[in-house]
Amino acid sequence: MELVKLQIEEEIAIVTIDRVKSMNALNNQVYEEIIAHLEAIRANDAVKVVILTGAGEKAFAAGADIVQMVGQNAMEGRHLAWLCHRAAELLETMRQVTIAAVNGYALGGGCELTLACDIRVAAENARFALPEVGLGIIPGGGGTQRLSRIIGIGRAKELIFTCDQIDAQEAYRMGLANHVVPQAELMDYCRAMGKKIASKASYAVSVAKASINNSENVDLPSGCAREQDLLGLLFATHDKGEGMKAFLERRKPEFTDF
Ligand code: DAK
Repeated sequence: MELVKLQIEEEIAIVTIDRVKSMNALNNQVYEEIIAHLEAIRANDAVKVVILTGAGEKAFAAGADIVQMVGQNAMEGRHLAWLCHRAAELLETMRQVTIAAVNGYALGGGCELTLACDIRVAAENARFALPEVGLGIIPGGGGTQRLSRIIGIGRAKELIFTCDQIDAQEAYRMGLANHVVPQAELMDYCRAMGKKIASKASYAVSVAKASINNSENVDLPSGCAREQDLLGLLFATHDKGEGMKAFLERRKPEFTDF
């Protein structure tokens, strides 16, 4: 049975974790299907934005599947680690912009998937937590790395050490959620944001994403040097000429993605 659905709506792909009875808990099959869908989307230049969400109204994903993990040995744990990291790496580095539409609990591995997305939009009932140390493990799907980069090291340590759940408003105050919206409006809100992003020069958007990601890994002079090279590259594109000409001619640009 398929546990992750893919729906393509013109330039927006919607990836939905659909395992409602288990609060969309992430077992190997779920991770494998997320990876397969993201790899297909990555190869599809017509798609500009990916929205990742969970089916139902209670959970985005309540973490890795504890029923599966309880009996796993070290090698199986290592395979799970590879799956989580591959899914996160794709969300973070694919040329398309990734938006997490957080429609309820985003716990453990579910929270880690949202951290790998470029943007997080929370429904009013969303709850975020990394409860792993309460289970004798650590947030090993990137949680100890990405959370502190988003909300700062002090707050990340507190959340990880206490396992506290935070609600959507607190996530917004911390900068973890970009926006909080009523649950009934969540997908339309994300679609509208996706359409706005898709209306820009998509190659420039993907280069901006890569340049911002690079800033996390290098010192400021190195990041600025790379940024200059990338900007120079964009001056060779059709869309740079078209975007600027359209502005001067007071018309909408017709981008060709290069
Ligand atoms: N795994 C498996 N089943 C789960 C689940 C989970 N994470 N979360 C919920 N379920 C199941 C429940 O067992 C229940 O199943 P039935 O009893 O109906 O068969 C069903 O979903 C409904 O859940 P509840 O009855 O508990 O519903 P409530 O509304 O009362 O509570 C809840 C919802 C989300 C607050 C609660 O279910 C909950 O606390 N769930 C567990 C949350 C959790 O601790 N998640 C973190 C898991 S640790 C790794 C990388 C990453 C990870 C691990 C390794 N490597 C690199 C190796 C990640 C670890 C985690 O995510």
